Amino acid sequence: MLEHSTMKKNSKGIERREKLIAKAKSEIETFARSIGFDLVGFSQAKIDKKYFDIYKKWLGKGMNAGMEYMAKSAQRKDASKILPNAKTVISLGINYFHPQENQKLSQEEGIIARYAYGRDYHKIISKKLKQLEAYMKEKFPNDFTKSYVDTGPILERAYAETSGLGQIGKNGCIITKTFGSWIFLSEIITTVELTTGIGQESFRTNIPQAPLVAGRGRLKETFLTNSICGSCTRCIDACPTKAIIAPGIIDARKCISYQTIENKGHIPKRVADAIKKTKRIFGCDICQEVCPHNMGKQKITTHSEFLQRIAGDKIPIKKILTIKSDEEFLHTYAGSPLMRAKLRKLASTAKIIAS
Ligand code: B12
Ligand code: SF4
Ligand code: SF4
Repeated sequence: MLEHSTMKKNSKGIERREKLIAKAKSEIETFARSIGFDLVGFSQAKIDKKYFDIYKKWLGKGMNAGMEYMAKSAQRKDASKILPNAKTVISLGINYFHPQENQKLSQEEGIIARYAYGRDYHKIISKKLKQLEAYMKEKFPNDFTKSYVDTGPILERAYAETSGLGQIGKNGCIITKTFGSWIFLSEIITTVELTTGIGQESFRTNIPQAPLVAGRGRLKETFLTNSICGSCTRCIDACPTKAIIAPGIIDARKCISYQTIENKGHIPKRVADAIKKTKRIFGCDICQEVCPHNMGKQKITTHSEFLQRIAGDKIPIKKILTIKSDEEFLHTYAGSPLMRAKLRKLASTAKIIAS
């Protein structure tokens, strides 16, 4: 009898705790949406070992290319290594899609990846993260938060998938039900307990499901199980440099995105040839453009900052090659993600396309 009443008390306690968590989550989500986040999800601070193992393998094979900062590994396993006593990671997604007008591309132009059309997302999203952190400080004055967008030592896609924002496709991208893969990710790590360990958004697919066989027998490993991709291999086949070396795994050394944005040195001939052919002067969207999950999901972003044209969809090669100084470059592209590559890099890629 006594045991029964203790159990009843315990289960009431659990129920009450779950209700409190659900209420807090719902309030945070409502606030996050009110300041412009399109997707919100919650996961535990410690990531499932499978993601960390994949990352370690990727790192071990040198697929981080020259991105030395990617070797900072301990924190990527567990967000409490970044923020002591962290319990939860709140993953946030923002749609950045706009239709691109590449069809009319002339010989003398280079294509800019969609994410770099307007203002740099790091600045815009950081501001929103600060607002959300301030809101959380008000609600939970004794707790702490730490936020990141892109640059932190955290596996953003792994947390996004765990929290239910979407699923990782064979192109490595988080694909969401509402916006396809055209989203930026960011997160808030917090000491507030906000999970019961369950993701939120379920994802149904119309892509034919079949046992996973990666493109044309080239790939021996099939990492993705229960994939939203089914038997599709469009991204793997379309990648002009074969940088998707296994489902979900990108070798940065072969990736046009890495070579045109991050690599400050020489571009290997094979990748340079592909850059010339595809005219990708800054970043690359090919493995997303061919994805059936992105077709018909292309809701134009409601965030006007991403639509304020700075770099635009394409850039005349001549324009880049005639910029004389870093000052002139800054004057033309201030606030744009192009600033990351710097004039020297853009000019050398422009020369590859013009050659
Ligand atoms: C380094 C980096 C790059 C490098 C390397 C890319 C790579 N795939 O690793 C380069 C410069 C090439 C790059 C390119 C791009 N990037 Co980038 N990049 C990053 C960064 C900083 C780290 C990624 C990382 O940790 N790589 C290591 C690998 C091992 O991890 P991962 O790619 O996240 O892969 C994980 C999952 O895919 C998963 N996984 C893979 N296979 C399987 C299989 C199974 C079974 C399971 C369970 C899991 C699993 O495990 C991996 C480890 O957790 C993140 C921001 C961040 N801090 O996370 C942005 C980020 C991934 N990039 C982003 C974007 C937008 C791009 C580009 C589209 C930009 C462009 N247009 O040029 C391209 C896309 C290229 C591609 N197809 O991935 C977005 C992705 C948004 C999304 N919807 O997914 C991020 C999240 C930035 C952001 N804050 O929005 N990027
Ligand atoms: S971004 Fe371009 S080069 Fe990189 S994996 Fe995708 S299609 Fe290949
Ligand atoms: S193109 Fe096909 S295989 Fe690639 S991510 Fe999309 S659905 Fe998956």
